[in-house]
Amino acid sequence: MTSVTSPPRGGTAGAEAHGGPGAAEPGGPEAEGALQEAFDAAVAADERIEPRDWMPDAYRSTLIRQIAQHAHSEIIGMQPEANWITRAPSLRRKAILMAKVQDEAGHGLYLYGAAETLGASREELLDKLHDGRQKYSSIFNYPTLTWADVGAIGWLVDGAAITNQVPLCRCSYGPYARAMVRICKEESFHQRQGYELLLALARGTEAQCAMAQDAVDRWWWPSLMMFGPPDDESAHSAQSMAWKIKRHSNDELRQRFVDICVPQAEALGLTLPDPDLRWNEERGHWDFGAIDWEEFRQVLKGNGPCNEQRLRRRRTAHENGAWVREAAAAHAAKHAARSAS
Ligand code: FAQ
Repeated sequence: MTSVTSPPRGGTAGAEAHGGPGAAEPGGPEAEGALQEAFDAAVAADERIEPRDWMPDAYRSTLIRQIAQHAHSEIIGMQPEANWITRAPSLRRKAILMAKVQDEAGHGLYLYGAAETLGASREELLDKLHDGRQKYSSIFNYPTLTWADVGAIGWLVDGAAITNQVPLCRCSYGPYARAMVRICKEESFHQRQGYELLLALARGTEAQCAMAQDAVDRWWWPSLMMFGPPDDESAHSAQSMAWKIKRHSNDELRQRFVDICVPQAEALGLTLPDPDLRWNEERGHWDFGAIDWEEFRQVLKGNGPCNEQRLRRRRTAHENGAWVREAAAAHAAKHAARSAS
């Protein structure tokens, strides 16, 4: 975006350029008004907002909230599947699963990096995750009870993530949009490996097929909840869509996901656990049954089956990694001192 980075306010790196109340300098309310106009025009023209551009404080804090929640989801999301790495049924499956779990860590890093461009420090974001001030996706508070859950997560959870994230590649904030391009490519591989795993089970013995069906039964409804509350209860959607952070509403994306999954389930020979699923000729979409929003609210409140375990494990991993962070900081300081002298 060029118009908002013009000389009066652009060009400086660091805290001032990262905005907050001082970012509109020089000038008073008039300059601020001009900056707001340039920002609005850039968003309307589908231009990208970049880290050193002026942006409204609320735009910045909304992005930090969403990107941080997304980053936290990626790293907490490593836990349910990591649970099966040591018990993968073959070397091939183990190698695939290890690569996938590592990818999720990488996604967390891109996303924390994107949040840092907005002036949020990684330490601060992790502190907020660890003490419960920031959320992570509800889906990762469910247990992985059998090997088939690895397939169901790939097919449904990564599938829902892609449906939600492909439009985010066109998000108005440049660093987030660019991170999403790479993440979506990797998620696409994740989704396919899950589908292929479930297909192998569905075509296997009776017991394997039953295990696949049971996993789909347990992961279907929580996957639909990943898209967030219904539109009329979504606190942030209207503003986020006006800013072109979100391009579609929660319900639109949820419907898109259901429409994609129904024929895929049929191809797998598995049943989606919803007696109300019906093709609606008039709407050109699949109708589906009522989601248990009380369950969603309870999981968000910390009362899901695994909330406590997930956060406890995350905090322990962070504490155990303290020496690595200290060593890295000491190493960097030593090199900085050497090059200064
Ligand atoms: N879980 O007003 P809205 C993945 C919160 S990555 C928990 O509709 P918004 C990859 C929401 O934060 C999965 N909280 O909010 C993977 C807000 O609370 P707040 C994560 C939720 O932001 C696969 C309140 O409810 N993906 O799976 C959830 O406009 C396999 C009101 O909601 C992303 O984060 C939820 N499901 O829309 C990794 C994508 N839904 O903040 C490992 C980016 C809503 O005011 C293994 N995020 N809330 O306290 C988004 O697109 C949006 O943030 C939504 C929510 C759509 C999630």
